[in-house]
Amino acid sequence: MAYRNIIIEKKDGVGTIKINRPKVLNALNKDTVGEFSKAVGELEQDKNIKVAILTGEGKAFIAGADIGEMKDMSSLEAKEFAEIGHNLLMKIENSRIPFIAAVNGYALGGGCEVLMACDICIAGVSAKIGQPEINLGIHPGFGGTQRLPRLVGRMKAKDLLLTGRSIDAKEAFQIGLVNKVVEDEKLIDEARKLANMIAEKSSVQTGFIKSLVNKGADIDLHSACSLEISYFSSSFSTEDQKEGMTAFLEKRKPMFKGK
Ligand code: DAK
Repeated sequence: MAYRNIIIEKKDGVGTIKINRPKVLNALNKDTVGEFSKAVGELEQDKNIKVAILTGEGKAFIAGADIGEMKDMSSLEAKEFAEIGHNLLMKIENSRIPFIAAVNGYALGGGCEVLMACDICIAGVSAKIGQPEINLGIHPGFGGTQRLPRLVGRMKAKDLLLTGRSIDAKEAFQIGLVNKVVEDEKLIDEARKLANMIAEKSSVQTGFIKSLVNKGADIDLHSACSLEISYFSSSFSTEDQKEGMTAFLEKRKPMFKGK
């Protein structure tokens, strides 16, 4: 399908979604959230796609939800907007595809919330990350009050949520909000290198691992370990398990088919 506010590319098993509203620093209005969600669905349906990169056009990743559009929302409209945002982020989290956030510049408010729904995050050194909603007289509406404490701990999350201050990429790395900080001009290459590395793995297993880590984080350890046992046993009915172990014994590189 054609997109107005999104650019989607597919190459060598890697899908890239780029938010493309640079004049407003890629702020997410309703239309863009809708297109973003369709783009995630398009990659999910394409069996050639093994991994995805999310990034933004210009000097921002996403500078938040579109304040101009939100300003006059009624409570009902705000509820609908929050729901489409939450659905989008759940779709990313529940996708079989690992998502890599390549954070170029501002990832504020809804942008930080998108980052946190991804599986791995690489940031350019000049990235600025935060949840400044408190300065607008609101609080995060796309899961920020929930995902941030789960990722960095409650005290650090409350510092960011209550002050609205933005942190730089290095501090984000120190608190565990990003995996790696790279020179700005190397960001996309680094994200692509990582994506290519993951694209070579068994896509059955990348989906299983993502699902186990995400589901396991929300349930008790005993139930989570039972879930791992169940996925582990299923793995032994896949061609990829046979291929991986045979290739090891034959001292060659495995060729996984995602089956
Ligand atoms: N929304 C709309 N326009 C934005 C924007 C945003 N979030 N961020 C930037 N822009 C626009 C600016 O208005 C400006 O437009 P023009 O004046 O050129 O027309 C253009 O982008 C360039 O921005 P600046 O001129 O401000 O650029 P600077 O480099 O000077 O500053 C900045 C960059 C990122 C520091 C600054 O633009 C800024 O502070 N932006 C706002 C950041 C922010 O507060 N983000 C959080 C947004 S609130 C909910 C659902 C969702 C949410 C909450 C509740 N429910 C439904 C309950 C989520 C909320 C948010 O994300």
